[in-house]
Amino acid sequence: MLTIYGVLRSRATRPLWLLAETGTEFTHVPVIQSYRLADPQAVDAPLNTLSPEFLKTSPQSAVPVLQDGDLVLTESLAITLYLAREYGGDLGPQTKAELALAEQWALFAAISIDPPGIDILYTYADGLSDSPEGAAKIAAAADRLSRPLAQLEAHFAQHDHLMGNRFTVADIMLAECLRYSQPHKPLHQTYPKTFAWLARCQSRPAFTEMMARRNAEPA
Ligand SMILES: N[C@@H](CCC(=O)N[C@@H](CS)C(=O)NCC(=O)O)C(=O)O
Repeated sequence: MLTIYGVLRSRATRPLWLLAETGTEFTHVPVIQSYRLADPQAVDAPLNTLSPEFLKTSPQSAVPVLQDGDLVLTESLAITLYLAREYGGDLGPQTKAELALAEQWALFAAISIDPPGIDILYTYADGLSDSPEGAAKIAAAADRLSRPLAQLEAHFAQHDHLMGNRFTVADIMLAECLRYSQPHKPLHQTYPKTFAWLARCQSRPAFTEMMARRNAEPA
């Protein structure tokens, strides 16, 4: 039995988007981040990342987590890659070279795109983007993104997708990391092909359906 732990308002969107693309059956356990609760230890607190029951499955104390038979995996992009290989059909890597490329794009997304994107996302979400500190934080994040986004812009001048001339797990992983930078509109002007690719990924029915369920969760 395949189970994904983690609310949609988390990095669980990455594997959940992939599963929505494939139509794979699975159980979803909406474990919430403990920091979002007033008292995660309260007896009536929902299952959260500090719940003893959840920690038995995932000592990392974070979501998402995948359980597939005896296999337990943490790290959203490792989970997404695993699902693509096991259940993803054409979304998954079809050759050794594609597997290597998918791993490359996963690491690129996790290391070069996700962390500055998180700085941008939270600064906008906290309403601080116009404050001097917030603007400086966003400028620093945009600066860290400049090389990887220039690399992507050159790639998307030649290709419609990240690998294999088709939509794959690599697009899902990168798109979900780049989504965090989306509130910063100047990036769209500087890297139009990259943000056009992101918009194409986000127009897929599986994404819009997954985001609708995410947005229906309490903020
Ligand atoms: N690198 C990890 C990050 C996991 C992570 O930090 N998850 C957050 C939600 S997106 C979390 O569960 N935080 C738990 C908490 O703060 O209580 C991944 O990609 O899965």
